[in-house]
Amino acid sequence: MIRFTKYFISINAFIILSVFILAPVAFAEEPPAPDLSKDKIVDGMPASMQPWRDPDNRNVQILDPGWDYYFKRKDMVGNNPKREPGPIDLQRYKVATTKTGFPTMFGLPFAMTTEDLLVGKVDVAIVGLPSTFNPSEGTGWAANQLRFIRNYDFAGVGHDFWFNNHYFDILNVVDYGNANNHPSLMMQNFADQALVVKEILEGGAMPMVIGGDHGTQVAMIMAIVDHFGPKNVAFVHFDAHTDLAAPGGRIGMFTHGGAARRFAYEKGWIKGEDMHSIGLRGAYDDKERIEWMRKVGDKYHTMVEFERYGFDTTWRKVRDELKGKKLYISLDMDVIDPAHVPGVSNPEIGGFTTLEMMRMLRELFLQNEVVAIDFVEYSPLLDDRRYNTANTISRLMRHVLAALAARKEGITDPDYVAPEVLSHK
Ligand SMILES: [Mn+2]
Repeated sequence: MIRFTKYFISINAFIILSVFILAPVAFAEEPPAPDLSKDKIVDGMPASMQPWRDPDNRNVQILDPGWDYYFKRKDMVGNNPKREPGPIDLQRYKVATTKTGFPTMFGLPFAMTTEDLLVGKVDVAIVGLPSTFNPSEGTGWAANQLRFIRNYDFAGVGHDFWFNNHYFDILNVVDYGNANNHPSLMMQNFADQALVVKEILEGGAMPMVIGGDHGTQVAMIMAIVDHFGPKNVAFVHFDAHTDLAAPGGRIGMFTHGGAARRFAYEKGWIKGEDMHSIGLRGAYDDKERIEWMRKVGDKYHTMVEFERYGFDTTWRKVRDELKGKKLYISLDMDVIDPAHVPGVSNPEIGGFTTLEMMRMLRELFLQNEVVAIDFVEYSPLLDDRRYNTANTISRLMRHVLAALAARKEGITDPDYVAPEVLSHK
């Protein structure tokens, strides 16, 4: 009986298998195998093996229908939910610690549209551009990681010792969320990110951007040049690396070390003398890039110069060169010494201290009109257990906000610090 049952079950199983699984396979029409030997060769490979490429134009990527699904927006004021425009406070308690508060940047109110920024008279909108391509894995997590870190646990409090001010009482700052990031469409991501940055500029606020890898400078250049017009903004590039990979060279424009500024210069969007590369020392730059900077007039300042003439002397020279210019500051976190910021994609020894970085940012934000700043190349996956990199960015952001608050109150002397913090009574 037991044997018969086993036999009966296996017969049934065979019938089910045949009818429902094997039969459709047996009768399905198989697509003919491509004859690879007769196929058109594109970049050394048969075209049929590269279905993502247009065989007649190998630079054109064939996109899936609905490829732009990732970038579609909701109706953010009309019915999501229906509300009046303006920043939305998402915190229940007056002090939004990391344990209790909803994770926005510093526990700040949230804004989603240009109209929100205009209605709220917002000065600074913090936004994440989570691109994570290239050899900068994990940088896409940076913005959300910072929403959790917020400098240990005192998220709602905003006091700065250098200025002795309470910057959140002086400035209107919001969290503008993140732009989207399609897992495989790098160029489309940068275009969408540029649109988000542009929304902030149109809202009259300064975008304070958390990368992403340094390819985000493509998005920043697009948004800034679109908004302010060509050749109206100077680019301050704090970075251990020149990020000037040669066109046609190894990396390409849309990467973390690509040729975005070189491209923008050649397009006539940036003046050579408006490029300021500060803190250069990378182990993988080359003579050609230094030669290119000299040719176009990039006002570069290497760590060699800072070492030879001292920080104070060299920095004052940099500061004077930037006087009167409208600035976009791009801060690749690897410009700071990896002893302070281990969580960067390409650490380079011999960098600035965090105190020096605070001073440089503070003085530029007092002296100049800064139209945008980004903090890029931070990868939470590479940070240490005490989150030193996240805490450093968080603190630098706060210091910038304090300087902006001081400037809003009329202080433009770059050497200003509150007198009461320099000596006791
Ligand atoms: Mn960089």
